Amino acid sequence: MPTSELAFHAADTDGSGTVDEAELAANQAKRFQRLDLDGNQALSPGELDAHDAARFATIDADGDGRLSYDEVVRFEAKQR
Ligand SMILES: [Ca+2]
Ligand SMILES: [Ca+2]
Repeated sequence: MPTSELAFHAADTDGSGTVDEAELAANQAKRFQRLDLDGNQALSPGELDAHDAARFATIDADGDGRLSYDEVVRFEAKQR
């Protein structure tokens, strides 16, 4: 299943086969809350950095603090 379809299914919370505005809004709110680490309803540069760092760590398979070409390619293959 392509990533876009997976995202659609994740957003289609009532399983109606369509994503209505309420579902989209709920999905966006969830994403925002995940980024908003201190829960103050605002994103600071640090919170965005933490998100980037977590993403970086996900891609950095061997944990050496650098992304090799292989790690990026492997990560992108997993996204599909
Ligand atoms: Ca915050
Ligand atoms: Ca690495």
